[in-house]
Amino acid sequence: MSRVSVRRLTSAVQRSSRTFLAKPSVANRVFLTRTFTTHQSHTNSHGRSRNGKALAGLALGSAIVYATCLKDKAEASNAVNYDAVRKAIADKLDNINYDDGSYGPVLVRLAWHAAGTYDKVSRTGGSNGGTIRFHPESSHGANAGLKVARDLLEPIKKQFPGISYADLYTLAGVVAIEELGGPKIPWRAGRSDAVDGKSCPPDGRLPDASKAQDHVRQIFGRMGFNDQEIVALLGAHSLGRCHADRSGFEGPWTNAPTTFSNEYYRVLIEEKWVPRPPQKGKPFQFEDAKTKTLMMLPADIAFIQDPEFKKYVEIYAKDGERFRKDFAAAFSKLLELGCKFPEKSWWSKIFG
Ligand code: HIF
Repeated sequence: MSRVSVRRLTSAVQRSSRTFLAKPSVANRVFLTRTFTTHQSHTNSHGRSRNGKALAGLALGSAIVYATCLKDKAEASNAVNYDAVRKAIADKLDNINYDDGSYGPVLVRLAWHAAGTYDKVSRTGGSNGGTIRFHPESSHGANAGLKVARDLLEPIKKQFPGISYADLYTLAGVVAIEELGGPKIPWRAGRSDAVDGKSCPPDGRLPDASKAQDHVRQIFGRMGFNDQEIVALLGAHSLGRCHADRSGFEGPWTNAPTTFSNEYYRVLIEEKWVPRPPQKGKPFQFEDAKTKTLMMLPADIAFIQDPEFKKYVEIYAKDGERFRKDFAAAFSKLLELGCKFPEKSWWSKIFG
């Protein structure tokens, strides 16, 4: 290449570098300073030609890297403001006229029911797709009452149309847990929405509350959870209550159903649980012998009948911090079952 054409190419690259590098990152600034310094220190004709090519290549490479970072950043800034979505969800939670004063528990149930249909063998179900909003999944018996939660979130979907329903439903559960005093749950965006109910999972993937440990193990095993994780998840029943017009069961598990804590394990172990006297048309459940104001599902009682499960119930009843940590990991895993998240490009990881 002639000296003239090298000079032309070099100045073209410098021009293009100026365009891309209007705000060079620290890494790029160091890189470019070094490149230009090296170039200026060699003045003989052969060296100039070699250095000109090197300069051209390096500057062009730098410009490409920087342009890609800018593109990533532009995409990120066009995307949804998830902090604002979190705030919008948090603002919706309190309502003294609803249940125990918070929509938080029903949002947690929505998030878990959206995700808990996952089957690790067929890799179907799970929160991706947001299919819980479509018939037939929305009408599955286990999902009775969740319209309340979906309707509550609809104005937020309108306010932030860029968020998928699948992300919104799972994020709502996370925000509810955090707002009700629970741990920070690792959560990331990236779920996409199905356009209709064709990919709804079949009915029967969520647990049947009238059944015992074998059933619970089989249901959560199908999702990929071990005993410890299943028991860690179970602490979410410190929140909320059962409704006669939804599941048929009635009452809260704890005396503080809007506070996330390890109280569920404590009462499960410390209280005496007796069968509630049969009531016409109502499913069998347990009540606490002392006050008869708290309830346990047959599936909850299975956790103190099974020695392996009980071992972890005792650990979490004593160690609230361990419960918070293990719960956060297990709930995050639940919400990500079957989801694929876009990887950040390697240059964005390096150059930010
Ligand atoms: Fe629940 N769960 N859940 N659950 N659940 C109910 C309510 C909530 C089971 C059954 C029921 C989990 C596991 C299981 C919440 C969160 C989680 C109800 C009452 C039933 C019947 C619904 C109603 O009538 O309104 C069974 C059998 C489970 C396996 C053992 C998870 C671990 C605990 C995965 C979980 O996170 C929450 C929160 C509620 C309260 C909803 C409300 O509206 O207050």
